[in-house]
Amino acid sequence: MSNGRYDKTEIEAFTRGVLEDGFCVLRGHFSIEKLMAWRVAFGPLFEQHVAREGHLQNRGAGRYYVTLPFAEPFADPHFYEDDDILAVVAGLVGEDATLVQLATDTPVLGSDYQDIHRDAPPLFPEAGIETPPFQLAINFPLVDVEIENGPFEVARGTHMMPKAEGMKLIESGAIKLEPITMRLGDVMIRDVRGLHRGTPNRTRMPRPMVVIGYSRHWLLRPEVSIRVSRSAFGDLSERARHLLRFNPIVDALEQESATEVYQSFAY
Ligand SMILES: O=C(O)CCC(=O)C(=O)O
Repeated sequence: MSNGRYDKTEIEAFTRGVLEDGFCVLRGHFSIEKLMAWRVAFGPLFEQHVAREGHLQNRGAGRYYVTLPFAEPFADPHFYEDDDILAVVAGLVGEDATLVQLATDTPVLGSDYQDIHRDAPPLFPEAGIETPPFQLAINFPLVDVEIENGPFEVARGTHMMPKAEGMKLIESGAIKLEPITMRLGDVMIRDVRGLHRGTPNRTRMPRPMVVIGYSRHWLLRPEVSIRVSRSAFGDLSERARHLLRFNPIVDALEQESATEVYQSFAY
């Protein structure tokens, strides 16, 4: 039985939202107190990333992708084992889904509009058809996201059509890019094929957006993974161990994070 906030009908409505529109938003879902702890812990990780490899510009000017360590405060089942989110995930990418990504996208002052893109190529590019969902991003910000600090923009319904067709509809104005403003605590569940882009952060405060990735169990994206220490793995719930089962189990997490390998991100 689910311990979530939403009943079966509401979960089905969120699931349908992702199937039809490519995304849905659960408002006020996560603990503000926990998010504040994430924001505090993220600050030094972000600064370290920018100092060490900011020159690689891994997401365009003034925009950085930073993997989070699977350690306190980020390794918290409140976020990756949320009953409501897992119910929607199961309805989209199967009961046997895997948890494959724990990271952040952060535009700062000086960032620009990204090219409109998807985060994954189609499964069968030769066929020119789209399939049911296979890869999802759960996005939630560590600050309120308003127009000034660079909301994520998405074109509704473009996840189920070839990219060229979606781009034509956007260029003709038939489908508009919608900025998704979010409050701390809000969470978006999206099919990563929905056409989208990051927009400029025109403020002096970085705008971190967390991404937790769930995929069908047979999908491998070698550019993302969650390194889990053997001792932490042993302490996880059975469900968490199952979700994380295809990730590298390591003796200990590195003190310093390794260079990001997820450099090629736009399809
Ligand atoms: O967080 C954002 O603004 C979107 C970033 C994005 O889409 C990406 O870097 O792939």
